[in-house]
Amino acid sequence: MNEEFKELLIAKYYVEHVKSVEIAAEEICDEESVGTWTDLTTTVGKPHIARLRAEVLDKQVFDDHGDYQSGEVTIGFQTETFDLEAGITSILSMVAGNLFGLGALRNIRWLDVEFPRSIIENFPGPKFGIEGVRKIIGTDKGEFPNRPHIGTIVKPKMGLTAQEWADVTYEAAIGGVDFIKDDENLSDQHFCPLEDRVIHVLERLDQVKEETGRTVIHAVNVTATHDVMWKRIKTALDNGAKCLMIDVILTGYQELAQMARDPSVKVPIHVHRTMHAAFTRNQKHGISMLPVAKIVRMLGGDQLHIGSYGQGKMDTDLELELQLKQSLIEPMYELKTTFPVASGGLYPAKIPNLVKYGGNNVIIQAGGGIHGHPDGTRKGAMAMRQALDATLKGVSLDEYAKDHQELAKALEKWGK
Ligand code: CAP
Ligand code: MG
Repeated sequence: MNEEFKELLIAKYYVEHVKSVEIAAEEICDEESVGTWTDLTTTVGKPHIARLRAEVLDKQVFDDHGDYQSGEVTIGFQTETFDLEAGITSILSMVAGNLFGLGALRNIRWLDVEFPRSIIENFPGPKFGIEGVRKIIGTDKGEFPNRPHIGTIVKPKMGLTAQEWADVTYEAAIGGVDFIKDDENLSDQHFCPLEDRVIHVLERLDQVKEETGRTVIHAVNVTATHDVMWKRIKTALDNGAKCLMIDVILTGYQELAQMARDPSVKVPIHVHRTMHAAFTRNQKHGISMLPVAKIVRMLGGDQLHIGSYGQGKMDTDLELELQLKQSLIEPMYELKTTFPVASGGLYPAKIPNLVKYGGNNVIIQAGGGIHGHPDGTRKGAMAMRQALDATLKGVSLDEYAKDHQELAKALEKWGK
């Protein structure tokens, strides 16, 4: 970052404006700091107001389309304008507020953000980070220290009873997964109550610990309205939950922020991003996942879904996902890292590429790709671990499958 701008929050936008990129930039600065659509008599002769105005740091015109101009603008917001006690809401009300609805902007997409130290230091960041999560699970050691994690989402998404759900976790854990999570829409339905699920899963995972010595953790989805969510957090923690999960777009960022700050939450927080695509997918309008990832790290998410490095069933963008990974693992002042999660339509044959792009710092999750294995969950988990082992040993999956039946069957079912 350019030192000169260090007390500014710097935000980059793609814009399409009916007149020009230059006017777009000025309109954003006015609307999102001390101006509006017209001159104001209330600001005349008041330099203490003028100095709070957002600044245009850069602008580039891409094209003239006749009835609009497209380009990119970089805006510097004065950090003094943010009410940091109000947290991320105050920041978003300016950096990602009215600007999305300005009529002369046909489209506007928030592409990236750089938070200066004076903002970052108001946020705790992850309590555990990649290193802390590894210590809990024990993957900081072993045959391949600091290897990628294999995770699973129990499938079907819903319908299993708490005991059935827990029995599936036992099979997955015995088969070799490191991490198990609730699906984004499983919370506390009557057929699978959260408290029963937590209790039964812990019994089964304790059994795995006794039998194999391995620690496998379950992220309990506590997503709900504020009061209900806190009741669920307490229920989960009182019963010994080792990880919590939140659908951060559904609850709002503040709920993650509060959860991460709360001293009673002494377990990692897994952050699911369901509904993000409603505003991240359109390449011309909305918000890129990149600012979302940086915010989640700053607020304290220990693990975050970032996409499948071009491999899975969800809309994917390899270049962006590589940037997302960097934003979670590269130094960001004193903040700990956030573990990037690749998920959605993954199965063993995808692992070599996931490791190629994700490196060691990736949680590779498979729901269907484990529980859809022809011989069941345990073999499905084994196949995933075999694909990972082969990859880490530098052996092709075809070769490894010759004496690893579970992998062979997965390759046969889903292809290579
Ligand atoms: C994956 C998953 C995750 C998606 C979310 C699902 O299941 O549980 O929610 O990965 O997308 O419900 O689709 P499968 P993203 O392994 O069976 O596909 O990770 O991109 O946020
Ligand atoms: Mg899911």
